This record gives sequence, C-alpha cells and structure tokens, in this order.
Amino acid sequence: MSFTLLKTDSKTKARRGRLVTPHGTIETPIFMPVGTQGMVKTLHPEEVELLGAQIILGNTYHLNLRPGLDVIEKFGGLHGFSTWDKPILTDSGGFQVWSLAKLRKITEEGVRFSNHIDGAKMMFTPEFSMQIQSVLGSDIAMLFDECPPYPCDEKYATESLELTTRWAQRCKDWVVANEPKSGNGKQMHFGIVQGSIYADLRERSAKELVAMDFDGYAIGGVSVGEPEHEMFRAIENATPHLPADKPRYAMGLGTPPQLLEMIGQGVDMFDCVLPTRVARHGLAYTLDGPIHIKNKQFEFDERPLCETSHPHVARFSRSFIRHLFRSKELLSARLLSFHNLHFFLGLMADARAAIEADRFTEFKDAFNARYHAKS
Ligand code: PRF
Repeated sequence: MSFTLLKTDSKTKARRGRLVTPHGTIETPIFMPVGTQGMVKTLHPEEVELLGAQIILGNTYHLNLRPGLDVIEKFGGLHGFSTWDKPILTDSGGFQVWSLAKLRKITEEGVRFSNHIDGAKMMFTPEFSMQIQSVLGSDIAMLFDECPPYPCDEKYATESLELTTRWAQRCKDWVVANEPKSGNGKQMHFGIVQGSIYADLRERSAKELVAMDFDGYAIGGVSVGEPEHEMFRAIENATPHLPADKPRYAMGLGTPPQLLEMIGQGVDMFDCVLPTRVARHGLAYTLDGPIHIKNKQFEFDERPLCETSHPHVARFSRSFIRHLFRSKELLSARLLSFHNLHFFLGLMADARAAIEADRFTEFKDAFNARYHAKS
C-alpha cells in the first residue's frame, strides 16, 4: 500500500498520512507548488528544494503544446528535462482546455479545441492524456475529466459526470494495457470526483470511481466561481464516499483559511497558483493576513515580510522589497514567490504537527483568529 494513514484527529476529520511515490515520500497534508511549464514560476529547483517542497505539479496541456512530447521524451521525461528529481503530479489537461483553449467541443470521444498559443486545432482524448502523462513520467497522473462550469443545472451536471466516469474507465483501460512508469516505479493514477453542487451526484461520482480502484481520489469542479460555502459542501459531500486508506486531493485551491477548513474535512493534498500568482502582483502572506508590499505604509518598514519568513527572504526589509517591486525588478517576484510558498508549506507543516499532537482545532482557530484580526 503506497498510502499510510498515520493518525486521524479526534475532533475533526483531519488526517496525517504518508504517500510513497516513485521519486520519494510525501508527508500529508501537503501543498503542491504549481510548475505549469515544468518548474515553479520564477524559482530555481534548488530554491524549491530549500523551501522543503515535497512534490510539484506540472500541466499536460501546456507541456504537450510547448515544447512538445518529442523534446521531453528525449530527456526521459519531465524529471530529466526540468532536473527536478522529487515527485511530480501532472494534471490531465481537461481543466486547462476548459479554462484556456478556444472553440471547445466536447464529444464522447474527447475534447476538440483550438489551442491558446497559435490557435491550431487539436483533440484531447482520455487515452491521449494518459499517453502524454506517461511520456512526462509523472509520479501521479490525473485522469481525464470534464469540469462542468458554475452555475450548472442538474441535467448538465449528471451528463457531465456520466461522461467523466466513462472517460475514467477508458483511462484505466489504457493504463492496464500500457503500464506507464515513473522513474523505476509504477506511475500512480488519481480519479477525479465531479458532480457540481449536487450532493447525490458527488456521491455517485465518488462511488463509481472508487469501484474502479484508483491510487487516490481528487475532488474537482470546485473553486470555479461558486460561493465558498458551496465549495466546502462539495468537499463534504464527496469525502464520506472515499476510502480512508487512499489519499484525497482538492484541486486548484485555496486561501490559507480554506486549506485549513478542508484539512479539517479530511483532505490530504492541495495545489494552487495563488501563492505564486499573487506574489507577482506584490502580495505577501503573513500571519496577520495578506499585505500589499507596494503600500506607502511599508516605505520605512525595517521588518521582514513576516516573523516566520525563511532566512533566504528574511534578510530583506519590507522597505527594500517594496522598492524592488515599485522598480519592477524581477527579484521582487522571486522573493515574494519564495516567501508565499514558504508560508503555505509552513502552514501544512504546522497542520501536520497539530494533527500529530491532536490539537488541530486549536491550531486552526488560533491561526484564523490572528489572520483575520486586522481585516
Ligand atoms: N479537473 C482537473 N483539474 C483541475 C480541476 C478539475 O476539476 C480544478 C477545479 N478546481 C482545478 N484543476 N482535471
């Protein structure tokens, strides 16, 4: 068994787990920095390692378009190409086609679209997505799904979920026939629960995927514009139907308080562009909530971004980072990306320690109280 459930919190559903992948062991709950093009934006792999990141995420849609599979294949996969030798999870492409490509047409066979770079017509099928991810050699490959939009009526959500289940079976058939590898090990595969905001559909999707027996299960179709309480409900409606002995991954989320809420609901893995994207716009996370470094109030501020800042960034004052940001120096995006990821990864480390000590609720309440106090 590659996932071990080490401890469950006594007052919440928070879990402390360990996932063994071909390129290393991941302690959960974990946040996965996003490296769409093969590496986290603005950072060097040595910096991502310095941050203590245990796994990063890559994107099938982008990497297949550019540089293309022939290039990555020459390097034996994404690990060789990027030189990142720790675990990698790849998303399957369905969601990126949905959010980036134009002229999408979904059929039983797959999704036809015109790509966002040169507009060329392309087709993604479940089999092709698995084939690309096999060439990428990621440790964890996501199944090809359809992420329905929000809002979405029940009829559309039902048909979409039925399609996602049929596509999951085709992904599984491809994997059984082709036995994709990651390094010297077997690639792992996670199914994606859909069903929009409908509790019975979330249950049905979870049960249909669990019957096919995957290495882990993701909750997709969340954080697509729905109110926050609907997002939490979607998680609550799915997790009771997922096996306790497999990892659970909420895709594309969230803010620090949202991450803690979902850890308390029994989610083990997260990814989000948020910490690195907002960094490039001058936002830094602190224990007292996010700050905008461009603000005048930091002009003479000698303090580091946060009292928990990593030494790599803590050597710099808020004043200096503000100056770099206002001068459009690339270093500000690098420092803020590093800082924000350190904040998110530190939050996960603290959550793991709190679950181990059986004080997750106390930890979460104290974190939220301070995080929201100044806003
Ligand atoms: N499906 C896939 N990737 C995703 C999502 C999804 O629903 C989401 C939704 N939050 C983010 N990334 N395959």
